[in-house]
Amino acid sequence: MEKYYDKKTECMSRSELKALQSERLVKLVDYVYNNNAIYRAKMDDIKVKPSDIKSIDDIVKLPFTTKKDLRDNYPFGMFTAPRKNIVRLHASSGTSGKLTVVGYTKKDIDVWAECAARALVAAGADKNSIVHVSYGYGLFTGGLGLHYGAEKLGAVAVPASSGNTARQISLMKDFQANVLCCTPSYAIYLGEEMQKSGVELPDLKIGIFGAEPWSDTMRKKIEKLLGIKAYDIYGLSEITGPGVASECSDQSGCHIYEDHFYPEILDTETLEPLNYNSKGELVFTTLTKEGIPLIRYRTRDITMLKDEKCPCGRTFVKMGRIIGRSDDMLIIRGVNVFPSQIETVLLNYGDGVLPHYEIYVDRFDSTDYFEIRVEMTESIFSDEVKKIEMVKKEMESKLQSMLGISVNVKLVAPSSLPRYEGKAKRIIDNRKY
Ligand code: DLL
Repeated sequence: MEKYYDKKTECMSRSELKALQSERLVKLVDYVYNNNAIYRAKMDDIKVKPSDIKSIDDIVKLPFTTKKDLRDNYPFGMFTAPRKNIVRLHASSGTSGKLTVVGYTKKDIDVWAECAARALVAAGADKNSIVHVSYGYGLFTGGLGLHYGAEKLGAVAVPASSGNTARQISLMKDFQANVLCCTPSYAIYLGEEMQKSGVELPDLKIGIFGAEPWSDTMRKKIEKLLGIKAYDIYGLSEITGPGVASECSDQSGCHIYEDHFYPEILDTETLEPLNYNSKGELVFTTLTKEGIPLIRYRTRDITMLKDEKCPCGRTFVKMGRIIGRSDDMLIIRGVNVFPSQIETVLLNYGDGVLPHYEIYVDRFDSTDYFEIRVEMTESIFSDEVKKIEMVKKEMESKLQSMLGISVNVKLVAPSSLPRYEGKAKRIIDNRKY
């Protein structure tokens, strides 16, 4: 039987949800217009007044916000609640180095904890669960987000944070952890170390993995390696942290907690809203946030909203996997390449491939050089040269037909690529632009 953290909310009818979203949007726009000079100026610029916003359908009249708005107004310019009401700060660093800072009121923390608790329950956890949190604790939202969610649920939160893999494994064993929360790449690393040391974790049943793109093939590898069910969880610090959306027992995409976070998908070129089942940029409006509410925030994440009823009974829309970020999409010899496409080809190759790879791009004599380094199992790697050459050729041709450009595949020895305790860094782009 499917369990819910808050059945009434998670299974409300779409018309009830729309009424709630409309009521919340009207309130939000009034709140930001009257309490934040930047939003007021943005709305005045395009001559939109709070009274023009009467329902959620009017959201398209509102201006977008971007990471640049947060950076330009570093650190607190986009905050709407007064300083005295802010109880927590988090921050994330982007490629340009300047931090984006977010502030939470007590109520924001409660909403976030509730959404993280919904995520835990949707994945099968309950108040008897021991939840081992290996996401980093700190300015990154992963650790504290799941921690507060577990406590809100009444489960036991184990704040292991990241690092010291051998200790993580013995803690999970000694405390009989049932739920593991970490990045999917770290889950693989943990699993490999467990195998090496011969440790088994019979109590571990559920993994809640996110913070970086991963595929269904990666899910299967993790499930087999750790003997668990692996669920996706999505979030970003600007919107709240982990728990903006998460998967249920159907494992077919993350339900977006739409009573708090209103999603839109935009055409990346025209910025026009797209219908369900079309891929574009995911945009969120935080309907209930007080500290730093964001209106039509452009996440840069590329995905789609799925038009389907979920057998779990939740009525919240599901999003597809994040196929990449529009700002980490690689353009190689004029062709758009998303790392997730590469992962799909590599991990579907078969048993000889390990889920560790690196994408290397450089430029020589004005031509892009594109190489993928992937770890092979010991048995393939120590095979005769002819066999290795055949695997390499086969992989290159599969990648070429998926991506539309040629690529050099370099098969490397097991354990030769770096491992990560947090988000994996898979792209090395040495081109000078
Ligand atoms: O990564 C929050 C988080 C922590 C989510 C733990 C899930 C679990 P940021 O550091 O601000 O926040 O990074 C947000 O990470 O815009 C996506 O590009 C990516 N991302 C997060 N979750 C997923 C996911 C946290 N499940 C950025 N699949 C987002 C793919 C994800 N990408």
